[in-house]
Amino acid sequence: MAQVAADISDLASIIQWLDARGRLVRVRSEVDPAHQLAGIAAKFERGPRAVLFEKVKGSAFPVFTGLYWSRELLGELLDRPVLSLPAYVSECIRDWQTRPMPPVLVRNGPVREVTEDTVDLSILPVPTHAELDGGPYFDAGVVITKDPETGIRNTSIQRFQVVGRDRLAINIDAGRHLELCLAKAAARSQVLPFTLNIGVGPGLHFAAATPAEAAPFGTDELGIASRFHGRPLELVGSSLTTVEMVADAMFALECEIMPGELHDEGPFAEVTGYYATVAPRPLVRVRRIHHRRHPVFQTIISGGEVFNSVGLLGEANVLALLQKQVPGVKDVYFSHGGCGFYHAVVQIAQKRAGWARQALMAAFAAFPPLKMVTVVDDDVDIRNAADVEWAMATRLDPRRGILVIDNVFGHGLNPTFPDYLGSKVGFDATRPFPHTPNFTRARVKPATLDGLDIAVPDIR
Ligand SMILES: Cc1cc2nc3c(=O)[nH]c(=O)nc-3n(C[C@H](O)[C@H](O)[C@H](O)COP(=O)(O)O)c2cc1C
Ligand SMILES: [Mn+2]
Repeated sequence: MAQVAADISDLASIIQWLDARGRLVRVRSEVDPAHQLAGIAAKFERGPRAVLFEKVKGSAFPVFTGLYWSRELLGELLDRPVLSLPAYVSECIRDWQTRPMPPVLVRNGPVREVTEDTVDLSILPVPTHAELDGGPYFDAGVVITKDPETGIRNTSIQRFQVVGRDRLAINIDAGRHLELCLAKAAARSQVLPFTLNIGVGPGLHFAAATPAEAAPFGTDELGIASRFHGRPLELVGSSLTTVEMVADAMFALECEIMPGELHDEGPFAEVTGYYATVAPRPLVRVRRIHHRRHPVFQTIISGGEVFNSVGLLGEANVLALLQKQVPGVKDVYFSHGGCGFYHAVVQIAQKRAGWARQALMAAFAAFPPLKMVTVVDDDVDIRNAADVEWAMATRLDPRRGILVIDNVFGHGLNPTFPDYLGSKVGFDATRPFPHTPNFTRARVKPATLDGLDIAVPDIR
């Protein structure tokens, strides 16, 4: 009964695979999508299992969450050792950069099995997560649009608040390619059509979350999904616009943004652990809802899940760039205390004085949301906060090892970056170079317990 591997381009196959492996919690009782669903999901957050809510009050459709909240689960699903995930992800992106594998248009796909006669978002089990969230949110859908000038596709993930039967309000962070597409549409007094594809696998999710530094504007980042899948991603056309939808998605909404029309959006509990504030943001009209015959709605709880999507993608990109630019860089980790993308810990085997500082500067340049970068030697476990603290406590010289950069662009959701402007800090916690014996880390000689007669009693 156990499948060898899941088809990661298809969420139904992934859910089946999780189930067969004992990695799916099934919530059979009916749950309220307003707060109760998130409250239950939080009990399983970061654990080794994802969660399927089979009955959601007010909707015929189940809800799935938790695909990204454990790297261990993700590693198993992608059939890769956990520690190699950033390198694997950056490899797929590099493959795509050198040999793009464009998506293909197919005549039909599961997502077109049902097209609703009318648009009524209330039929969907859209959850309200945090206590003060302004309403139900789509937060795991993949947005596909096209540059109004060139017709080249762009893909991203944005959150959408439900503000009416057929209306959403969207949050587009500064600098996103979607912001650029919208500005171009506005300049031509056109609406910006897009599709919102919900219920997809990690290949497409990662393609959408690939940072602009790795997928510049004007490249069709859907090809990254093809690289993960090992074959071209399949799209189906829409009847209303020129923007395609993902053939294998659970749901696809055909939408448009009306330039200049705004609606209050927020508050929304962000991955930062703070609420995004209410402000007028672009209004979206939903023109058509398609879905599979038996679709599952996907949602993401702000927190661990985002650390392993945006965070993992950022990590992969910083690792790839640092390894290209700074000799000796061995590994990169975006800490969870740093919300998954504000604090990078870089491991380096320095061969020359000053390379740790080169790594600091290169990391900031490679991923603009970073606020802190800590560089440590290769005898420090970058995934262990206590070990990193040990390096800071014993190797960082506060006078020479702290680099503060003022007035620099950062992440607007970070409360220390109002209007996306703030200060960043780098910590060089590496030993002075050349290395001297007083900084050599003491170690016990590794031993084996194999073949030894040792009694370990239970604690009474
Ligand atoms: C779960 C999740 C939620 C996200 N929410 C938003 C959002 O609300 N607004 C936004 O601008 N970016 C959001 N992002 C980040 C963008 O999707 C990501 O930076 C993407 O690379 C942007 O695409 P672009 O490079 O084509 O602009 C989210 C990412 C994830 C994984
Ligand atoms: Mn893009």
